[in-house]
Amino acid sequence: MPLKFLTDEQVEHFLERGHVTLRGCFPREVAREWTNRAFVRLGYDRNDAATWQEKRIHMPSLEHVDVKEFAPAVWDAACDLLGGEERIQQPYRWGDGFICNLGIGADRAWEPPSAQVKGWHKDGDFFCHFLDSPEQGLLTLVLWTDIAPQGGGTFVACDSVPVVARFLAEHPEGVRPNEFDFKELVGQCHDFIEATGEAGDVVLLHPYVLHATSQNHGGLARLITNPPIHLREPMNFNRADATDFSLVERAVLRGLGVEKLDFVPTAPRERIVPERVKKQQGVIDAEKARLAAAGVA
Ligand SMILES: O=C(O)CCC(=O)C(=O)O
Ligand SMILES: [Fe+2]
Repeated sequence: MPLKFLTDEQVEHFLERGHVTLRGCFPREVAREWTNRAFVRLGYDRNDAATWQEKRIHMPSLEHVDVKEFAPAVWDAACDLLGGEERIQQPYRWGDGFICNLGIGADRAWEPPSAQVKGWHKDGDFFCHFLDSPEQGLLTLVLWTDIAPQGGGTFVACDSVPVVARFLAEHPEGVRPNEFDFKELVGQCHDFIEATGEAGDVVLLHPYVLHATSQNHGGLARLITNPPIHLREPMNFNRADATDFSLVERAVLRGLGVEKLDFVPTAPRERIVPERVKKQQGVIDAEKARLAAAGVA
């Protein structure tokens, strides 16, 4: 499949280590505006860490942008990874549902990324997982603030794609989000990094990549988003022409050590409403009231 954006080096990096990092995808000034607004929504003073009561917050999304216009390089790279724009459900939008790490574990000694750290998971708390699931075509980390080492950068297990691929291939009946034994899965991984960078950077990851929240020892607020990108159809590991496999599909086949696979789910696909979303409904009104009081709404 001809690519329009990624270099051969980026392609190989994605296939071997499950991610590509794209720098400077949107202006830092825009990131600053969005994150300033987040602090108004939270009712916290950005410049006074003493007001940051909750250290871990997953905000709801109030506003959305179309990625094609907002961060065109990300759109182009996503098309390359997923096998072309016609395979992606559009519009592909990002929201302001920030995941804030305002000093998680700042009171504990720094633990580098390893299988012993708690909280490893595969994203997708809103569907039952199959090897070919279309609900989460890619995992995305959008950096809305600068993230220095030990400053809250998400931990990534770069060699987790083959591990998760084997597990899902063994479970054609599907795996519900709470049924994964992530501790056992991440125990098979050895290549760990911290996703650091600057506001405006974006990491596109294979949807199977295991990752975990890190501690934030930097004293600065860390805000990211994790928007999913949906495929129009489930992945297909049995395409007639091998050049039609997307890079995401190729990474799975490489992980399983096969050229092709006739994967057929044996149970219906299922959507799940996560507790996270149920809780967020109540938060939206409070955030809107704070924006209105600040004259920002
Ligand atoms: O906070 C982070 O660094 C990661 C968050 C995450 O992976 C999630 O909310 O699914
Ligand atoms: Fe996650």
